[in-house]
Amino acid sequence: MAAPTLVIGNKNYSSWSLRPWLALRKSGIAFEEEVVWLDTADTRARLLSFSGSARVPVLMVDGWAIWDTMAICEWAAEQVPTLWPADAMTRARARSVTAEMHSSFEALRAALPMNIRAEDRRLTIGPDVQADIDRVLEIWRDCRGRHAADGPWLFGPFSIADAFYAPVISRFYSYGVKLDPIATAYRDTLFADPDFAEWREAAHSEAAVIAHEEIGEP
Ligand SMILES: N[C@@H](CCC(=O)N[C@@H](CS)C(=O)NCC(=O)O)C(=O)O
Repeated sequence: MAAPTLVIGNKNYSSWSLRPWLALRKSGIAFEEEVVWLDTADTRARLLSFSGSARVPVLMVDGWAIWDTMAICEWAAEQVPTLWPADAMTRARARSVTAEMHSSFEALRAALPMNIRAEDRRLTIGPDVQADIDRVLEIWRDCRGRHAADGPWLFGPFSIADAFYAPVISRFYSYGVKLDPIATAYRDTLFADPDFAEWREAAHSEAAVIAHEEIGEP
């Protein structure tokens, strides 16, 4: 098998691209990356050249497209099972919080779009967004409370669950969301991680700006 290619969007904005990129990095699977710049005249045509979903991320493996973050991460976990916790019940719970991230938090995602370059952009947080924030913080407290002795990530060692929450950590930082001590320590774990640091640095180096950059009171 030739090295797969992960097709991603702008590192500054594409929260869905960050997730499988981080999981693949942690898996040790060698991969190439190809960026499709979002919000340009030919974005849709370029996305469609990889997958009929017209979305990134897409993982190209031996000419086959695997699209959607969850499917890409599960493909990686089939090669490298340590991307999920070893214990069956812990693994089921890791899948639960991952699936909740994948299918929920619409208010949070809409109001606080990932924008890695943004710092301390204070917004007026409505009750539906606050409810999503509270639920995320509850998940982190619960996971870290149970697994603090096993390692610094949600389930101790890094897992796909952490890849799924990484963009949320970045959003909370960009929009000055108040964190409890457990969330602060979890954020510090991500920010000290060399792979995430590399993504973040690349996001800062990108010149492209898209429409939602304007969201957020200075
Ligand atoms: N459910 C998809 C969501 C992917 C998604 O919405 N990706 C956005 C970028 S973060 C996208 O490709 N948008 C297309 C566009 O902006 O034209 C997944 O989990 O991968």
